[in-house]
Amino acid sequence: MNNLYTIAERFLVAGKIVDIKPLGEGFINDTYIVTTEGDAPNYILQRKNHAIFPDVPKMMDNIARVTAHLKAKVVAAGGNPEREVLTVVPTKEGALCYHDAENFWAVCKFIEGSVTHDVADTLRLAYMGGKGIGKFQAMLADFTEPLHEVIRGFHNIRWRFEQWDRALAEDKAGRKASLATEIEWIESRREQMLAFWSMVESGELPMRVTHNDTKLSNILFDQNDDVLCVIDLDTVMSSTSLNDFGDAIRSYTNTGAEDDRNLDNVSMNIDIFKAYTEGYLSERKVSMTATEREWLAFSALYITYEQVLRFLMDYIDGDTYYKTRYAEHNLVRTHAQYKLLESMEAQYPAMQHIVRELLED
Ligand code: ADP
Ligand code: GN1
Ligand code: MG
Repeated sequence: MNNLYTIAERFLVAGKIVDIKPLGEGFINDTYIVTTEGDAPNYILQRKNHAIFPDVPKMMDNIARVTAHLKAKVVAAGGNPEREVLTVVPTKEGALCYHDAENFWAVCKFIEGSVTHDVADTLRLAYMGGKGIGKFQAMLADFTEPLHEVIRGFHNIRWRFEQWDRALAEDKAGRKASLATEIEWIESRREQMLAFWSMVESGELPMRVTHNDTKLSNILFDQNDDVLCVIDLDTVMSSTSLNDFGDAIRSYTNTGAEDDRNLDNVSMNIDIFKAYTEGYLSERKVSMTATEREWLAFSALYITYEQVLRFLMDYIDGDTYYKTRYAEHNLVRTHAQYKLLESMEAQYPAMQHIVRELLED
């Protein structure tokens, strides 16, 4: 691998680079902060995971077009496009990413004074996060150009079941025999989840421009916990807007960690659910269809179920997709996400009640 300095210098960075350090704990890409001398801006350098994103230039093309659209909206509203929207920095040759024979790299501007959170520990933070994603979707409502499908069938459970059935048939790591209980968790809900996705396939749930990875750490907040900017735009694609809501609920409302070994820590905090939903609906309510409104709460169960399937499938496959820190990591994640799913299922009537009340306000 090329030296990180050599790679960063391929891009149109202003100022002399004085430091490059790893940042964040993403499961997919490698992220670095590039510090420059004096008043010059700092940058984020990322090694994009080519095994997961088969066509990185197409992915960067999505990001460039979506951020250009968002910047125009922010300017029209009198905001600051440099702080409220990610700024992609091209290479010196004008490309959106750099390929060094082994890896794909991309750079964006570092947004100074920003904060990321791993835990939504206040109702206000959850409300603001919901508002941030709601606004992100609302600003993209009139983005009508087609986007590349950067990961095939990303939140399409029918496609996930094709992968799942193949993973079980191949049993690459020889782990299937020990996983009868976990496999039954997936199988027992197969029809219910397919029924939800059928509404996307039939057009009953509309396709919109969506983020698709709305966990809390993918929003930059300012020092007052107001939303600055939605980041990690690798998975921006067309899908149902409900997926963004559901994935955020999966992330924000968990009283434990995504990979908690102590399942007693894991449950869905209904107050955080309410706060996030209130923030989200403050931006989205007017533009949602009746079917979107009706299935909003269910999307949290759908995405959490999908995450159980994806962690378990990666464990069955021998841990090839997600970064893992220890041998059983994907299995621990599977159990923790399943516990969260059970907690959501138990509270589903209450979730629906909250959504209905907020929609009536
Ligand atoms: P990953 O795909 O690995 O999750 P992200 O794009 O989410 O990568 O970046 C990882 C972390 O780096 C974020 O959670 C955030 O803390 C920080 N970060 C990313 N982009 C920026 C940016 N433009 N300005 C400031 N911090 C950023
Ligand atoms: C991955 O890249 P990161 O860490 O934000 C994954 C998401 C999962 C998430 C689980 C491209 O997100 O789909 O929900 O881990 N991203 C991709 O934490 O697969
Ligand atoms: Mg991220």
